[in-house]
Parts: sequence; C-alpha cells; structure tokens
Amino acid sequence: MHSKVLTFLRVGGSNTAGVKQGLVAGLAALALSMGGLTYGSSGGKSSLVRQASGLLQVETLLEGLQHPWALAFLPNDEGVLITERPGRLRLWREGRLSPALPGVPEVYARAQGGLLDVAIAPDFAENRHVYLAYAEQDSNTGRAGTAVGMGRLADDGRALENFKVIFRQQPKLSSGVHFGVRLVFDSAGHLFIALGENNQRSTAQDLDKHQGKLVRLMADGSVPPDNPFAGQPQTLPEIWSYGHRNPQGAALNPWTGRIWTHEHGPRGGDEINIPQAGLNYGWPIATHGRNYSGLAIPEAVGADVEGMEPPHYVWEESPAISGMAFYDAGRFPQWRHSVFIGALKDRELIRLELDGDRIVAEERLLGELDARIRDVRQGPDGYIYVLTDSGNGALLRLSPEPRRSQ
Ligand SMILES: [Ca+2]
Repeated sequence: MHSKVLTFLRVGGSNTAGVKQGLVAGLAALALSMGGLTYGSSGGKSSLVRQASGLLQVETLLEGLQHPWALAFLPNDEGVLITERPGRLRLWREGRLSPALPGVPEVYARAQGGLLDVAIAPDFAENRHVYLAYAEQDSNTGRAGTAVGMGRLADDGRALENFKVIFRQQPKLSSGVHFGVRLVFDSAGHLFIALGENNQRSTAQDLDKHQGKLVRLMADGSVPPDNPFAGQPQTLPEIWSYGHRNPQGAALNPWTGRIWTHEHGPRGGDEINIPQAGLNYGWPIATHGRNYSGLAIPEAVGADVEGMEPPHYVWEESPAISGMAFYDAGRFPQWRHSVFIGALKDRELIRLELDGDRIVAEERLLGELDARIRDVRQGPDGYIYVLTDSGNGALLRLSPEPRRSQ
C-alpha cells in the first residue's frame, strides 16, 4: 500500500565479479533505459522492479520446475531442497539442479495432492534428517490424506535413505483437495504440522479427527506429553489447535518464538492465526468467507463467535495465500520486521509490516511477474527466495538494487 510497484523492466544482470559498483549502476540504468534482457551472474534472467523504496532485483535462478511446492535451505552452502508436486525432491546447488532424489515415498499426485512441504531437522548438521509432507491414498477407500515422514539425506545430497512415516492424518477423507500442509519446528524442537480439512468442513471441529488441525509432535513423531489434549478421552493427542480450514503457511516468529500459521478461507476470509494450545480457530462455524456459490457456509454462525478465536489478520477477499517467511536479515533494512506471504490467486508477493505482533501495513510486490507464488523463504544469505507455481515453475531471488557479486 505504501510502495506500489510502478514499472517492471527486464534489464541486464550486470553483477559480474569484479565490476565496480558504479559501473554496475550505470549498466543497470542503461539496461533499464533500453529495456534489454541479459543474464545475471547466476546464469538466469534478471529483472528490476521499481517500487517507492527503490529498485528490487528479481533473478530467475531456475526455471522448468513442475509445480514446485516448497524449498528448504541446507546449512553450510549445501544447497536448496525443492519439492515438485508430482513427487520429486531435487537439490539445487551451485547453479545445478539434481535429478529426482531416490528414496522419496510414493505420493497421491492428483488435484491439490502430491509431494508438498519439505523441512530440515533443527539438528540437521548432526543427523541429516529431512522431513517431507505429502498426500497419500488409502488403497481400500480411494480417499487420501496428508502424511509426514523423515529420511536421511545421504550420498552427498544425491539420495534420501531410510524414509520412515512418522504421522498419518486419520481418517483419510480427501478426494483430492485441502491437504494443507506446512511443517515448522519451534525453538524447542517440536514439529508442527498444519493440516487441511480435506474439504470436509465439519471435521475441523472434531477432536477425534486430524482434519483441520495444527498438530504438534516431537521430532521423532512421538506425542509431547504436555500437548493440550494428551490423555483426554475421544480426542487425538497430536492436536495443538483446531478449527482450521486449509493452512498452507506456517513459520516461527523469530522475535517471539511463537508459531504463526495462515489458511485459505473459502470465497473470502483468508486468515493469519497465532495458534495457542487447545484453542478453537472457528472453521466452519466462525468465518469471514462464503461459499464459492456466494451462499453462506451452512455451518457458519458469523465472523466472530464466542468461544472461538478471531483471526489475527483477515483478508475479506481471498488472495489465496501460500508460504510464509519472517524477514529479520540485513539485506533489506527497510523490510526488517516484515512477514512475506505468497498469493496464488492474486499472483503477487504480499509483505506485511509488523509492529510487535501487530500488522500495520500491507504491500503488494511482484504483480508484474503475473505468477502464482507458492512459497517464500529468507535465504541464509539474507535475500528473499520465491517459488512460482506452474508447469514451468521458477526459483527467484529478490535483492535490493543490482545485487553485488562477492
Ligand atoms: Ca478462523
């Protein structure tokens, strides 16, 4: 809202090693004026987006991905793991993309299903554990649900070994939609799994089902004894919070240590929540959204219902949000204390400015790319990385001004 994107021009990636900054700026200005297209130091296309706060460089590091869904950075410059929804896990390292890693489980790759999120263990350096979330089909009923497992990244990043399922959404109710799903660890090492309600609305309120829940596990899949419903009858002990619809964003707030999630509303009512133990986040009884037909959700009582938590932030019109990253690095000083969220329907990158937990401004970026944005992360180098969702999906890197080579 404050720094609307004004123009978008393809320009020369002029950040060759050793070129002085002034020359870089000069070439960038020349390329801007010419509207030319060349390749950056990454070997990919490079563009500049002008916004109120200055120029934003957008480098296409990688293209040709088939519906990429998530990325996870490995430590020590070991590269970036990328999932593709049809069922491939690949490693991008030093400008090269690996073939599909062997050892990934079979996935239910239909409609919204497939290989979805990827996360690395907080103690990856010791155990090399990689976590995958994916859609899995029940061969008896034909219905599908979300599953999570972990394996060991072996053979110098060329294979996943000893993959073991540590969580299965029960029961399986999806005929292809609303699997969620995002994985995130808190600073104590708990694994949170944000699960969709499989488009079975009322199940989000059922504590004996995993649909529409945020689940909290130990890293090995066991249930933490202090989970809010552990030991209670007719409830599933993995549940942390409930009443969620279809969450596709979850991230650890680095300033508070609390997990934030977001979820798709139906028509309207996409929301951000800061889920607390044992609380009800409303769906489908409390919602700002309506059915796609325009009619009210049958179970809905209103936007705010007593005993249910209102969203921390809500979009009355749905951008269709996916992926979430808090930004706390120094590359974009003006964007510190922001949270970035991808938008699939609105085809933009959303930046929300924070004052404490409060969201005080919303800015839309990258609209000129006209791309569905599926995931966004802060890289270990402090730049912002984005995945676009299509049959020719891309990995993009955002940096301020023409990015300076080392
Ligand atoms: Ca809600």
